[in-house]
Amino acid sequence: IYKWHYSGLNRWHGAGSTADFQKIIQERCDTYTQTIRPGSRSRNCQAIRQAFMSAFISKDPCKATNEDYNSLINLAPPTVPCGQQVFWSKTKELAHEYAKRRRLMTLEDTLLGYLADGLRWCGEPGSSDLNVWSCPDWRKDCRTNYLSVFWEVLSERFAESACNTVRVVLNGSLENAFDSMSIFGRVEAPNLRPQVELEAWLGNDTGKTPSDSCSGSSIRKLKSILDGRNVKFRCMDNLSRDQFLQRS
Ligand code: AVW
Repeated sequence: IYKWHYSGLNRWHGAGSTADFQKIIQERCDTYTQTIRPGSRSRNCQAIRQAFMSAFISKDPCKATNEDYNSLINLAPPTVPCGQQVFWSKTKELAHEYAKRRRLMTLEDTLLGYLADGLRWCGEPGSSDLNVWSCPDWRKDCRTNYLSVFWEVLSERFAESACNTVRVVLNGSLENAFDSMSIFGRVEAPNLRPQVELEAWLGNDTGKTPSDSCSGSSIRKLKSILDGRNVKFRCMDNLSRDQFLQRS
């Protein structure tokens, strides 16, 4: 039993793959291409599902590379119209509500972001199935797991395609509203193109006093990353959730 536990499907410290992963991907893809963005040029959902599966099935779940996702991302690059992008960090719900009201787009409003939102997946060498028992945890097992690498490459492509003015929703109720180790901090901000303008909005959790502001050290750090890339920067702080959703 001891040996099985550590060599078998249960050995990773993260939760296993989402049940019915393939079916959910296929259904979400049909919904997105037929109902949510029927105007977007028609995409082959079967090919997308197959490319998604072949990115990680039968592979060592700790040896994901950016290249593993190339063919999938090339089938549906996460690009959005100029000036419509919304990035987020520790503000997933607020940022999505904001984007919806303003008709702007987060990564989860692009096809691949929509397909994978909230799902988990990993495979196992020598098997053509997903491992539903456990998947590698970013901290305890490996950083190069298929889930983390997916969000990193997709986010990188999303950020590279930004143009004109784009926005990021940050959490002003945290000590460091800007986290240089987050995907936004590590992958998106450093990949914005010169001449893009980034507007940062620091929203506060309802009932919580602001802990960070535009003049704090974490935002100064963000500004220095952007200065190095010739990205213009503006910052708005001290907004409650409601003020934020109304005024922004
Ligand atoms: P975080 P980050 N579904 O709140 O800046 C499931 O610190 O790191 O924000 N997991 C996800 C999803 C999703 N839709 N998106 C990211 N993750 C993972 C992409 C990922 O491992 C967007 F464009 C991430 O580190 C945002 O601007 C963590 O959950 C930016 O990345 C959320 O951590 C948010 O990533």
